[in-house]
Amino acid sequence: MAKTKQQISVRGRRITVSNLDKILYPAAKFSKRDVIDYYTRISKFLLPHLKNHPVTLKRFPDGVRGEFFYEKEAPFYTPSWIKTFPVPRRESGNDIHYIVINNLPTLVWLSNLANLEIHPFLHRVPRIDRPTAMVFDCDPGPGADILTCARVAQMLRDLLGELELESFPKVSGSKGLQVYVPLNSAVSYDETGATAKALAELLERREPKLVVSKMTKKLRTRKVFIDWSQNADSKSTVAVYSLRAKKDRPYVSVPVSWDELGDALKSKDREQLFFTPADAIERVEEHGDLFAPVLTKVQKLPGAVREYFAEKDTKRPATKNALKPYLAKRNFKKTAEPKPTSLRTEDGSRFVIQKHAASHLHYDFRLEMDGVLKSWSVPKGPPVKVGDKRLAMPTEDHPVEYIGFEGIIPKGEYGGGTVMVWDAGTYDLIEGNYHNGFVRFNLNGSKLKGEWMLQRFVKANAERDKREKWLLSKARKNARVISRKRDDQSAISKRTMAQIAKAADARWHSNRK
Ligand SMILES: [Mn+2]
Repeated sequence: MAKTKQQISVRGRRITVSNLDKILYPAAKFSKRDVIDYYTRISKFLLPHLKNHPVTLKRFPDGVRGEFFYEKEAPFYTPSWIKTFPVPRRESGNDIHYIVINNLPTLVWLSNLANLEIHPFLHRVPRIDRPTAMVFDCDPGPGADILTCARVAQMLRDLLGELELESFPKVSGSKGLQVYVPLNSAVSYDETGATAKALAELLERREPKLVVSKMTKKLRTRKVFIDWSQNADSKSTVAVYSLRAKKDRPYVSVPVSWDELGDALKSKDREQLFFTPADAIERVEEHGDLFAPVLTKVQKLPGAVREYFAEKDTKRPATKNALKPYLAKRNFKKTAEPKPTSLRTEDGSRFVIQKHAASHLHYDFRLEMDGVLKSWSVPKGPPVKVGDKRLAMPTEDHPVEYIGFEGIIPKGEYGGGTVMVWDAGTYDLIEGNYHNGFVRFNLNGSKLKGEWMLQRFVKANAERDKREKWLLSKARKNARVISRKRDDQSAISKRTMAQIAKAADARWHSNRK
């Protein structure tokens, strides 16, 4: 069997990487190795833009055509050397530990998780109430394209110029482009959000045939939607120099000069505004970082905006927003909480049991083996008494990258419902062999500790259309009975199924029906 896992050393960190030859962008034959190589080569220019900005993960374990998922919480197996920052959830439950990509090893580790796109928030920790820039996301509707966006971006530039604000464009690497206004000053999301909204609406009034400021999809035909709503503490926007995973070929979100946008408009050449990873690297080597001013340029929103909000603050009783600086400070004092040690593992074999409320409630039992997650669906959940046997139906292998997923799969998609990391940790194989249909192992999880066995009792028979059946049973001695309360509690976030469903802060998307 080909070696699927290996260790590489990055700036003195040992990182376990897997499936490097796996093709993630089929049309370009762009593999996971190519992704890691790209991010390594661009890191000198990319990392300053990520420094201390928490990120939302967007992972494509099976490549751009496969299932993908969003998650905010650092996976439970995140190595301890990776910086995370705790932010209280809106609902109850543990804090969300956001990953902060402050160095090359972290970037490589995330690339290995097939985190193709990098989506930072606009704030830097610990000041999670203070955006460092204002952003306008220009998204073309049907019949419009990136050149239409370029035209609208120029209008935005001119309008911002009237307010003495300098702005910087980058292509999104998908369909449109974004205009960034560096601030790097004492400003709140209330201020940037309201300003961006007002400017988008003003431009819509001036250019009603070209610009729309409302989310409604059907209003967008032949127009550019200026999405001002990205200026919120809950929103992340694709990073400069991030790969995109929207097409079968990799494109990059690359900064462009206003002159280049003008030239593309003059020559009506769309292609000038799409950049492959190789193009992106060539550009930074030749021209340096066109987005560098976004990091350093200090600008202030117009005085009237600030006065308006200052007045509002004194008149208004304490609101939820007024608590934000307090929360930020609270986080500052708190060092990043380490995850329970039993869940941490740098190498070794991991297991996860995901409680899955789909059309039928079941527990997905998964063991990391040969670079994938061997999986069984256990309708009644793992037994705790010696002699108890539970039906375990084999389901398809899952990519190892799915191991920490907790969140929702949208309704109507394959497996639609809520997924909880019910238990997770490491396991040791005591005896047996998966291919022979018998394994006995010791689990070291937070709920389950001790020995269990998996045994095949019906072999598959393709001719008779018969599926394999296995049994999961408890071995050696009884385990602790899981109370109802613990059964409805995540091993990683301590949330209930209902809370996970309500938070909807991680989504797993399936292309299968
Ligand atoms: Mn399932």
